[in-house]
Amino acid sequence: MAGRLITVEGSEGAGKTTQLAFMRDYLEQHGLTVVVTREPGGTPLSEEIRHLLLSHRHDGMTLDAETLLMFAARAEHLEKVIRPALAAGSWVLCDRFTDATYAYQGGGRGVAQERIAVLENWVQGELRPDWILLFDLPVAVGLARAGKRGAADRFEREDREFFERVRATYLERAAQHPDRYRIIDAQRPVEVVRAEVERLLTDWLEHRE
Ligand code: T5A
Repeated sequence: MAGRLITVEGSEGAGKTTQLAFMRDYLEQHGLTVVVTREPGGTPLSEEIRHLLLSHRHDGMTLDAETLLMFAARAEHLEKVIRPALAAGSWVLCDRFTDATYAYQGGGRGVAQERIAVLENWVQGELRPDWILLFDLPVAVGLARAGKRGAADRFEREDREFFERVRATYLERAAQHPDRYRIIDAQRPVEVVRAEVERLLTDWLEHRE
């Protein structure tokens, strides 16, 4: 049986990566083979592209270059990691995917959604995530959490209005795709968020056929 693609999304500091470790353990305990990966990244080439995208060496990168690099990394990642894992029956947990391009390059930077959709169809064909977990929280809370780590990358340096547009775009997409999206209030303590994630995973496991 083909596997499932679950992506986790949210603006900075939402707690996606923290919850992904729990998600992997929970699904493995239920007998599934799980592949945890991330975007941009997930293959040697895609990780190099990630480095280009996040580094301040390329401040001022054009919007088209940024968007195309995201999809170049994604094309490689899909071909080398995600599609083979799904074909082998694994559940793939991906830290960000194309909804991040809609939110960051589309909502944040102003690239037209229609242009992103062209690239989405080109690179992914019919493939879309089975489920998208959106960890939603006020921008200020997320930025405060993210700010406790090291130096800010090229995206983390953006201003508050940028991240408000990112958040709004995620919420719009969730409203447009209620079948795939689940919104989690990520402001709450880690254990409370984890309990909600567990409820969703349990439900998906019960209805996976
Ligand atoms: N990007 C990506 C695009 O622009 N377009 C695209 O198409 C794609 C795919 C890298 C950047 O690339 C951009 C978006 C990003 O800016 P990334 O590697 O996912 O993407 O980096 P970030 O989103 O910046 O990852 P963060 O680490 O900021 O967010 P997470 O993973 O959501 O947060 P996490 O789990 O690391 O937690 C952050 C801190 O908060 C604490 C944690 O311990 C940690 O210290 N925390 C909590 N504290 C209190 N309560 C909770 N519930 C907490 N949960 C976690």
